[in-house]
Amino acid sequence: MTMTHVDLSDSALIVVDFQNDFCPGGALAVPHGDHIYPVVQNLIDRFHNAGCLTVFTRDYHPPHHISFVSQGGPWPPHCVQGTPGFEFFPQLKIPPDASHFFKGFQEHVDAYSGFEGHLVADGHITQLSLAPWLRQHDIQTVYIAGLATDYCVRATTLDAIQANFETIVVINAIKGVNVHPRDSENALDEMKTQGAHFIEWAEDDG
Ligand code: VGL
Ligand code: ZN
Repeated sequence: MTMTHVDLSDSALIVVDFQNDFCPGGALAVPHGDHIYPVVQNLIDRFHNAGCLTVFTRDYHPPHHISFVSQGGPWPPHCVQGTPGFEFFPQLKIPPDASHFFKGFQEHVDAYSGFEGHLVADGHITQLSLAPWLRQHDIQTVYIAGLATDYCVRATTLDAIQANFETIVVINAIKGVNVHPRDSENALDEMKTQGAHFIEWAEDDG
């Protein structure tokens, strides 16, 4: 299914973890993670031009985060606070009124889902997490893009469904790590079984 004349009122776009460390050259690079850029940027621009909310989640790990190998976790250090790896993929143009949610900032708590993220306002991490924030803004439908399909996109999608949002995964705007070859495929199956909708975003839908 491609999208023509979509009604985006009461929809928000959630861009998951499009950060340097998840892109080629980064500490935990998703193969071809950067290839989603044109579609993600088109989504951002389209949502912004339609007056819709754009939400950006980011991993914001302390240097000794529980998910790091040094602490017995599965991952090399990545998206560490204050490092270039934490920053957005450089080409990304982010609307000035976008909303930002950080996750994984507590040393002893792992957090894959954007719904575990907290709103960042005036440079401070607030107590407000994503689901109540979306409800405050009367959002019913979320479109999900970003990295990585088999981890944070999966977790964010399943939590969105759990929180009763109509959940649309933009399949050409996500990319997986595939530590095991079928991980992304399995994650997509799981998302679909739980009730996610899949669309392919046509870049020239403007
Ligand atoms: C992620 C592994 C560790 C992700 C975050 O954003 O998918 N994956 N931390
Ligand atoms: Zn992480």
